[in-house]
Amino acid sequence: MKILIAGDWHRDAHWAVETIKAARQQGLRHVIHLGDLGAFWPSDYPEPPSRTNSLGKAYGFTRSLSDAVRDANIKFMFIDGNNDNHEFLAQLPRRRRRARMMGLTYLPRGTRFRLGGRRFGALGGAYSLDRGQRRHHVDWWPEEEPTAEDVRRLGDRRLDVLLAHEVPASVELPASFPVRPETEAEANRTRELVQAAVEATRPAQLFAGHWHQRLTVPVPGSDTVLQVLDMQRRLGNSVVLDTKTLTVEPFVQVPARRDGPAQQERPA
Ligand SMILES: [Mn+2]
Repeated sequence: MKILIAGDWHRDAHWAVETIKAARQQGLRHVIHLGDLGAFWPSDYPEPPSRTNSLGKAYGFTRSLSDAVRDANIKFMFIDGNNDNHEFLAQLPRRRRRARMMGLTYLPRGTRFRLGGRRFGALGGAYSLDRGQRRHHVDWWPEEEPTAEDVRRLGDRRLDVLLAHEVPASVELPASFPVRPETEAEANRTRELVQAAVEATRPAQLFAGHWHQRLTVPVPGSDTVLQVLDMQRRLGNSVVLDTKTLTVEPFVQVPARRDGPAQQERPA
């Protein structure tokens, strides 16, 4: 089975829809998103969130994403990043620890599942580097960082693939934007937890986003390869994972063919 893996779409509906369409055109039936998706954002709900309507139908980005997933008839799964509505995700009804809403499946931190005969684990969440510019309930939630309990829930049985938003502490990343030392120290809390999860579960492939760059590097002192994916509208935003070989290939979004069947059916 081949799975499209992407991250950091930041509520970009155009990019989300085009990527899902391209995935389907290339025969892919599964998409996994690594967080900072921005679905279920408060502004996608016309009414202020309340006990009665907070799980109701969304509009805006969430609606566009949900419609694209339905139209393409693909399975869409996602973990949380930092810029996600953690308050909303926490109240989704869970079935076997997974939560589904509007055709989108959320994988809570510590979830294990099988796909294409492989063992997957999920450990979302991260510290927001721009936390000072964000407001609680509007575009920031204090539950953004994973906890030691989340890592414990993931367990220590071996995984083939670990899905995270943050990278492990032992990996040195080239700076893609300036980060102050005190912010780096805050971010490191999550990085230490991802490190602990990698050491416990020894995955062959670890996927992460968050740092808005594309990188493939070994995790020092392990057999794990880290794949960091870039943000939306950049070449390294998505890759294809082959579960048969556990190898990763670039995903190329080919523009729609001008001579395809849909065009030929149009009256001349
Ligand atoms: Mn991001």
